Amino acid sequence: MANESEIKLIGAPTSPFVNRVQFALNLKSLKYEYLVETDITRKSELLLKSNPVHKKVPVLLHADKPPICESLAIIEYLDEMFPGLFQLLPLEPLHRANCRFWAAYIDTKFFPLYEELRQTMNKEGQEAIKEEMIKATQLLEEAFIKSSNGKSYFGGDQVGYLDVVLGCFVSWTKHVDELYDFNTFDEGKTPQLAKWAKNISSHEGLKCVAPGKEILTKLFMVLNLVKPPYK
Ligand SMILES: N[C@@H](CCC(=O)N[C@@H](CS)C(=O)NCC(=O)O)C(=O)O
Repeated sequence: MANESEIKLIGAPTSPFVNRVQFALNLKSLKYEYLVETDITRKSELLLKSNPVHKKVPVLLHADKPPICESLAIIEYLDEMFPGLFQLLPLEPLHRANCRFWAAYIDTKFFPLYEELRQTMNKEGQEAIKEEMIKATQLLEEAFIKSSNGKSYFGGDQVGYLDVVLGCFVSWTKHVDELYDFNTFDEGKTPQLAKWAKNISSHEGLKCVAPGKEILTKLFMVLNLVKPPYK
């Protein structure tokens, strides 16, 4: 087995994509050195050298191997490199493909709606995006019902790949919900996901890395993203 003591993670505490990798590392009880980018607008030489294509966090450095970029690729790498420790992706090929399908949906369709909402100033535009968000969450509710088999997590009895992939966004969705008078994981519209969101946000492996309200408020202010919600 590769030496787990030589793992380093380049990240930023407010990044959900970094939190995603931290959650996976915690589930696998893998120790790592955390190399924090304190100002993402002034990137370190190490980050620029390690992720020259996107210049984004997270980046995983493992021993003397080339850097691994992109949170989903990192999680899959960890799952393959440390297979005995808290398997995240299911082993069955069809289930694995299904997980990857929904992970791509979460990253390319679901979460970008939050960015769109923040960038939309007029009330009509915001309401249209909220409708899209409801539809997206309802699709995820259906995926959850199929994947969880009546249990607490996408992974069934224990946290799995999709719990990690979607779970890292829960503190963000809560924060945006408050700003825009919305309820992403609504008990009426998506009852199973509402329960899931409570479970996952109180999971120790995520709770200890997810940014709190204060840090998110500061970040949104720094990025000048707090636009007064148009009520
Ligand atoms: N698809 C990437 C997204 C990573 C990402 O967007 N990282 C942000 C922080 S949340 C970043 O490094 N932003 C710096 C920049 O855009 O220059 C992943 O899954 O790792």
